[in-house]
Amino acid sequence: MSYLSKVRDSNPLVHNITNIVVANFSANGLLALGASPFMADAHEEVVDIAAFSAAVVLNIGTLNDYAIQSMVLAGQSANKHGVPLVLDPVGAGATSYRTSVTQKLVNEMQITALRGNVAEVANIIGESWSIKGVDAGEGDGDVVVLAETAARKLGCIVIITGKDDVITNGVNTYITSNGHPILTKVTGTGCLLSAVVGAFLAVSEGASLEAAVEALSFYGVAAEIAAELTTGQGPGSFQIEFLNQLSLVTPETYQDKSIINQLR
Ligand code: ATP
Ligand code: TZP
Ligand code: MG
Ligand code: MG
Repeated sequence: MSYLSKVRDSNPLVHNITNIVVANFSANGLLALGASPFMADAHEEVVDIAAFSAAVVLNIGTLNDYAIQSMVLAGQSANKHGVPLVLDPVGAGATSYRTSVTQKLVNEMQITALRGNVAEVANIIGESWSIKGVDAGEGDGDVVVLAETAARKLGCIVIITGKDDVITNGVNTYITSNGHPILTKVTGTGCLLSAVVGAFLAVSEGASLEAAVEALSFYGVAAEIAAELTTGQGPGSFQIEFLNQLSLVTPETYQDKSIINQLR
């Protein structure tokens, strides 16, 4: 059975501590996919919620010290209870606060999967790559080498997204090539993707690399179909149709359209 079917069958509870920009879009995207979103950051409850969730997703998009403490509490609880833990380091490298907070998070908990753009991942491991706010800028490094280096340093799955996506655990590496440029015109498509990765990891034995790969290519296929159905309209129509397609794309359509290459 595909991981997509498993998500839809088991409706995993995904605990999100996320930013104010994307909370609604992320919750709706998880619901459309077939997962069950729970957005909560109060210190009084995050330890309990992380413990009974199927995945925990941390996102530093609009960070402040209260939210960071929520993330430490939830992340450590997820680790204690064997719950897959995803980190989206939005804007790491854009300010020293974001870079140091991300480094604190990766030091104080074991992340299962780190999902970011190339600049964010580069800056976390001390390599330079330009970043403009929350968006990746230009750089001249090898993205595959960068992802593999980060995966080995952090001991987790690393996912670097862009036109193509690199998914690696430092030993095995895949490239997925689905998606559409209009994804870059809707805020939160990276953040929702990180939450979707959480839902796929939740339904795989041992939070497998293959589940992360399927999450990436499925997400891209849904975007391709949504873009085609809203050709000539704009990001607003695309965003709505994308939510539709997260719920409508069948495992068969996904299999037909997915473009996945295993490098090693
Ligand atoms: P950034 O802030 O740099 O845009 P992000 O966190 O929004 O980063 P993206 O890298 O934009 O994350 O990835 C979000 C989704 O958009 C992924 O599914 C990715 O494959 C897709 N994507 C990004 N750029 C393109 C592109 N040029 N063509 C096709 N798909 C893309
Ligand atoms: N500002 C702070 S968080 C955020 C913005 C615009 C959302 C970023 O979302 P994504 O998924 O990285 O585009
Ligand atoms: Mg983007
Ligand atoms: Mg992002």
